[in-house]
Amino acid sequence: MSSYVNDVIERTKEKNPAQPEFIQAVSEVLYSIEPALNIHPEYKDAALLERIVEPERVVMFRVPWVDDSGKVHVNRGYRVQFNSALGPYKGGLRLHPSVNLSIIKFLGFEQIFKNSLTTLPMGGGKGGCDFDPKGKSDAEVMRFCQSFMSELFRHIGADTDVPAGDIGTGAREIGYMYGQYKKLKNEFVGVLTGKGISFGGSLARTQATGFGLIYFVQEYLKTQKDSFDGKRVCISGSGNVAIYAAQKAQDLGAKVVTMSDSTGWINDEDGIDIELMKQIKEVERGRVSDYAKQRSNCKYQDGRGVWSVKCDIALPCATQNELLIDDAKDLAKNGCKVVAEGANMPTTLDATEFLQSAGIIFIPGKASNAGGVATSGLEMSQNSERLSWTFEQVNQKLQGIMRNIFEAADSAAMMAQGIV
Ligand code: NDP
Ligand code: 2IT
Repeated sequence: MSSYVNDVIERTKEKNPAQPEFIQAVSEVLYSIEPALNIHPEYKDAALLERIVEPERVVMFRVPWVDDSGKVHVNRGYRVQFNSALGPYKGGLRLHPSVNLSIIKFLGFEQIFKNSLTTLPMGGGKGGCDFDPKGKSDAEVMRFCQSFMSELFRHIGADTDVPAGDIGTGAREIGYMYGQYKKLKNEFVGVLTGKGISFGGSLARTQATGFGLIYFVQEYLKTQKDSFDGKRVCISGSGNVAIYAAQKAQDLGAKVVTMSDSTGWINDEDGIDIELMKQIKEVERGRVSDYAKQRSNCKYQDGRGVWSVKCDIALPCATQNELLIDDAKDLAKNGCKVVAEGANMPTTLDATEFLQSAGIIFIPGKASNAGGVATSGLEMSQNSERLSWTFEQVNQKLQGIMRNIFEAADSAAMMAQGIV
């Protein structure tokens, strides 16, 4: 390891002592770009790494809201405006009780590189709140979102910072937030993406991250003269990314045999019934255990266990650090050939190293899940020109972007291994 990379990582640890996820994300990136640093000594002279690990701006704020019984709650909101070198800050808003500064900074840091891979003019940012939308009424979620935006609105803008969805933030939350932004600013502009189709949203944004993940893996399989047809696929999570990855994989002939949520996981040997899963997760806001009850050949278990099921392709699509070293060993033992990240940093560093040393193709989320933010970039373009493109137009552009990212990643990986 070069002393420059080592020094920057050590100083980042000293300055951010209680931020393990952020340190993990920084370490992963800095170790992997060493070959480029070795041939560009001028990067060190310009203190490029020191600059890139320090966010341009961090905003932390109080979010008070009133529940249906009249009780007042106070949550903590965040927006990390990490890097605007390429365009307005761009990245999602996570609503989950685990949210803290370390998690938002790791996500914002990764977003810089992911957004640059799309080649669209977007900087990197991320935000969120330790609010848990699960189990809340629509009215409670609305009051929370309005309070959250009552502070966030002064920090964002269509040419400044454009938030979107992430864990816990879907079309409902974006709708409440956009309504509040519009009321406060009196401007109908593309300041959030993932909006409803009737007020400026883009067709195919809902599907984009999951579809994009499958398009990326499909490009890899093509280089092996292979396809999804007949493959067994294990997916974790059952949210936006997981559902549309499962749908596209099965459309291409694969069988998706697992999904999960934070309570438990299912093994459906008949392949996931996508329409039933959508009904339970998107409409009823239910659990994967509810799905299992309605399927004759489906087993449900509490806890985690998706990676113990035999598969050709594994797609972690839930959250960070959900694929651990023992899971990587199980996947290798069961003959898995490809692990592609739908979530952000779902694979721990030691599990990643194990997969790579076992000859399993490992595709990092910064490349493979970039379809979501890429389509957000396409939503921004449509908002700016005040036009809406068809589903097929957006989907084709998404496919083209994922193909280009695959080619860029493939040639960089070959170069790093000295193959070309
Ligand atoms: P959703 O909120 O729609 O779904 C999240 C899924 O992951 C749910 O099944 C949830 O289960 C599960 N999950 C969340 N947190 C945990 C946890 N701590 N432990 C176990 N399971 C958990 O989110 P998305 O599908 O949008 O996001 C999934 C991942 O993909 C995240 O890492 C996100 O950052 C990333 N991503 C999302 C993009 C997007 O466009 N939405 C784009 C690129 C990446 P439960 O319902 O029980 O909480
Ligand atoms: O992690 C991500 O790339 C997202 N949550 C999507 C961000 C976006 O701006 O669409």
